[in-house]
Amino acid sequence: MGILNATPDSFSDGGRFNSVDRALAAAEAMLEAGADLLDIGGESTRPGATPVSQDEELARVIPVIEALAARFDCPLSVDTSTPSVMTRAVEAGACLINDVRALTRPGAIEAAAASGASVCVMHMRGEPGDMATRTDYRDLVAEVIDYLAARLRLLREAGIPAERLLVDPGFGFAKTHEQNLELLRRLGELSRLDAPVLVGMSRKRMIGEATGQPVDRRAVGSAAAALLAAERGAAVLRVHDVEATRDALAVWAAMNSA
Ligand code: 7PM
Repeated sequence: MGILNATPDSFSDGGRFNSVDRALAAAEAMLEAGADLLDIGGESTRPGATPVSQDEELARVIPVIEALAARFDCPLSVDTSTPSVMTRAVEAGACLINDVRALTRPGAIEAAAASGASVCVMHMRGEPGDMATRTDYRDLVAEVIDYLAARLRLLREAGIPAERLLVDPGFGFAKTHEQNLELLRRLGELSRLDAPVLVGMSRKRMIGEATGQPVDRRAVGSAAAALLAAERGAAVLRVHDVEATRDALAVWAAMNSA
């Protein structure tokens, strides 16, 4: 899964044309490099990001999804917690709703269920602003699994079929560096949830801490983390550096088929 940011182009005059154009070019490069799926976000869900209004999020994300759906036949995912964005994004061509808040906003479960799309539910605590202080767990992996199991149950009860649900332990969301490493080491335990596991570690602080590299030099470390997750059963890898990730996975695949 390639990460595509639908954020305004700071060099443009405020029109949407440049940002759509730029997203199309970035998408083409990621598909060329071997991405199977693209995740489009308007940055409203990002920790530390300035909150974006619903209208602004719609204006950022919907034109990009429409343009991508018209040009490529690759599956599209929308990274949002906003019910109206979920509805409109699926109408525009998205088939997966990726919500770091696990459909906890009012109306999100109803919007997602009515859309007919698949849903990825992620574990976090609190809101992106206060989650850095909420890292006290009695048993981290057990709590992440219990939380995701409860969300899966609720969403199935709301009418979303089990085969449309994915889970994500939420690397970097209300977890310390040590906790992120424990989650990665024990990722295989999430197979108990009987849902495909999606992971996002790409260029995150845990990669920076392990490698000592700044954010723009974390591609190799991120690809290594993605490979370790794949080996532990992850089904979907949310990444910025598609080519590096594909090459890492290709070495693993070659070993497995030899
Ligand atoms: C600043 C901090 C900007 C963090 C962006 C981020 C995930 C996600 C994000 C994830 C799923 C990033 C994050 N992370 N969705 N959205 N899983 N499902 O590094 O780990 O992209 S935002």
